[in-house]
Amino acid sequence: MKRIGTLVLAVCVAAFASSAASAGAAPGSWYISPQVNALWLDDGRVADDDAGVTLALGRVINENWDVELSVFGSEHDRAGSDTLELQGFGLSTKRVFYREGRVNPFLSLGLGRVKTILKPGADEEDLSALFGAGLLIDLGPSRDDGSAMQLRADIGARRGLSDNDQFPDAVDYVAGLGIQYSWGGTVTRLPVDTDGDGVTDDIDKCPGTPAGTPVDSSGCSLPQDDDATVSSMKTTSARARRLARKSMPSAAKSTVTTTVTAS
Ligand SMILES: [Ca+2]
Ligand SMILES: [Ca+2]
Repeated sequence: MKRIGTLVLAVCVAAFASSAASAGAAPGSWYISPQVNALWLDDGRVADDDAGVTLALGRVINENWDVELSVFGSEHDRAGSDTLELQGFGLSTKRVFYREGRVNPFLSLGLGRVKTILKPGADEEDLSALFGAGLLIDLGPSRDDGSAMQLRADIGARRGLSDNDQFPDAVDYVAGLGIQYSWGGTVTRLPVDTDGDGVTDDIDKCPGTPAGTPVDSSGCSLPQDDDATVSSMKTTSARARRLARKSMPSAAKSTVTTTVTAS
């Protein structure tokens, strides 16, 4: 287990030394993910828990789903100088949640072929169900070319489905930590509305409209309504006359009325 600890620590340090920003793997992208594994073997295998490796190749089908082919292997000590090796491959689907965020949780389910190699002993192959859950964490902004780098951490299990003599219904538990690099996806950026007039920059023909100004569908200020302006001036003038009458002595009111009206 010492080896597992060292590998996990090394990957963690490398990952968190990188810059952090946001965006996940873009739809349509391909990805490759090398991982180190810690394995806890079924007691029936009578072998030590130890470290292994996985290499996954996948495709981001859309915002929610990935498909992935993985190959994996590990070596374990048994009594004396005997060993047990596990080698296999699997095909899985991944349901990825909250892809637009910086951290994307996922669940995975698939089928695999796992070969158990005993030294000494006879090899054995099993059809296995593969279960997993994990996190993808952005290690930098996704680029305009659709590439992205993410830290990947997952836990899961491989359950043998074949009836075999040596290891019936073996369930091995696996934890993985690695990097997932994706490329070739289609990045969709939400359009921005810089002047905040409700018309996005891509169709705003008048950038920099002052806040609160009514605009047309092109984001340009609507022309002033002349009738509304004249009506507003009349209202202001009438109010000025009323105020003047209230505040002046009665003898002067007739003069003020005349003066204001004249203006
Ligand atoms: Ca705008
Ligand atoms: Ca505008």
